[in-house]
Amino acid sequence: MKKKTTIIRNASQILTLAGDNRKPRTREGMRDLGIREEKDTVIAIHQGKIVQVGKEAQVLQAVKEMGIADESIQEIDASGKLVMPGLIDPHTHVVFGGSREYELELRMNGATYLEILQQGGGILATTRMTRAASEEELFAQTWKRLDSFLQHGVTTVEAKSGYGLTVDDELKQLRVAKKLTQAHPIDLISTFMGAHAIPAEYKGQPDQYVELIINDMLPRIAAEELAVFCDVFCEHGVFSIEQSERILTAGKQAGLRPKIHADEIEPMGGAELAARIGAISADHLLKASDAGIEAMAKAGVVATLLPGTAFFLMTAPARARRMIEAGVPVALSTDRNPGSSPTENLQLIMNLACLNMKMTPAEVIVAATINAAHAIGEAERVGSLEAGKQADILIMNVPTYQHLQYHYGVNHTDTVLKNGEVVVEGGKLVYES
Ligand code: IZC
Ligand code: ZN
Repeated sequence: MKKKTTIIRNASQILTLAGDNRKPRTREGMRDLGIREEKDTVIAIHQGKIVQVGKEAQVLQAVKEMGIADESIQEIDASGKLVMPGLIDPHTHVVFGGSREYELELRMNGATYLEILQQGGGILATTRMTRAASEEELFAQTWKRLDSFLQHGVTTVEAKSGYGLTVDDELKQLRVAKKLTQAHPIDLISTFMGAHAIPAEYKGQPDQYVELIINDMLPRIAAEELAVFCDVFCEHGVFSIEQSERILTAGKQAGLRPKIHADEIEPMGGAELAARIGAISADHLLKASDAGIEAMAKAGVVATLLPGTAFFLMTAPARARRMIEAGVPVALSTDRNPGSSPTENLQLIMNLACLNMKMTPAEVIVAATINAAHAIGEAERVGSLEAGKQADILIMNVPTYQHLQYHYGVNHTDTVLKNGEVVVEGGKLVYES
């Protein structure tokens, strides 16, 4: 039988991210990692939750008072290693069929991302492959991507629909996400994104497609409780500001909190819309205006930045420093998708955030843990190592957090605990499914 209690000892450094986590971290708060490095600090876990992080004697006393016998305790030795919360990826399109490796060749020959989409490729190509895939095929393909996320230390991912673009195919994608969250160690938080592209059948009739989203898709998805958030690709030639606002307002009325792909390729006023509509996050923001950034700071909208996408599309990344200085809480994500960011390596994204957006090694950790949790409404459950929180914990093959950004491009994950269970050990998947 599995032991229900675990003690992690001897870490060279523990990043607790403890503190007032009721709101996403801003400014100086983004540099506070709640570091514990006294030799006798331990973490106790019982039945999937953190009991306490603290001095060994005190923590063991607390465990004893819970009536837990010594022989039922599993010990993990984290000597020489960094212990921190599981990484959280707050923006992915991870459920999809097929791949688009051939687009890289087109782009190297001069085609842009939006040109490929306008010619029926890009999102529309993935939509054809996703529609053609059965639920079982989508489940199996996505499972492998989730395994890769887990090996890279990611324990929670947001997952968007948006490669179905019909009522049935959007429902199919969201059902697959629901089955995966039940079956795979990773938790998936679902977002409905029927407004990802205008499907071929509605070419030249975008407003009719907006009607389909509002009248047919949203009510079904809300009734079947298949998503928590509603997202829109607000971009030139995709969904306008007006269309985005209509869809997000209808989503809100159906009980789905707004998220938005904003100002990625062209400045559209997406950041301003996010603030006006009370979005939980605005994502991308490469071209966000100063006024938009100010408005987001005032409204407390999380900026989810995706520097891997800027890297892969060979464009300048978002102005993270400007946002942090303005008081916008910043989160980081892979944007895992088959077109503009085909990677599960959130650690590499953190490296890019540091080197290409000048975020400090501490800020990128806040952005990929507690602020990422806030970006998907999960901060009460995950994102820090505090008593009562879900025991999603990483043990990394480095002695201090700075090494994660310094020794870049490498997966430093040694051990992953998900809900208190060891699911990755020595970098290898060890969960039972
Ligand atoms: O499949 O290209 N940007 N949506 C918006 C994407 C990238 C995903 C894709
Ligand atoms: Zn996206």
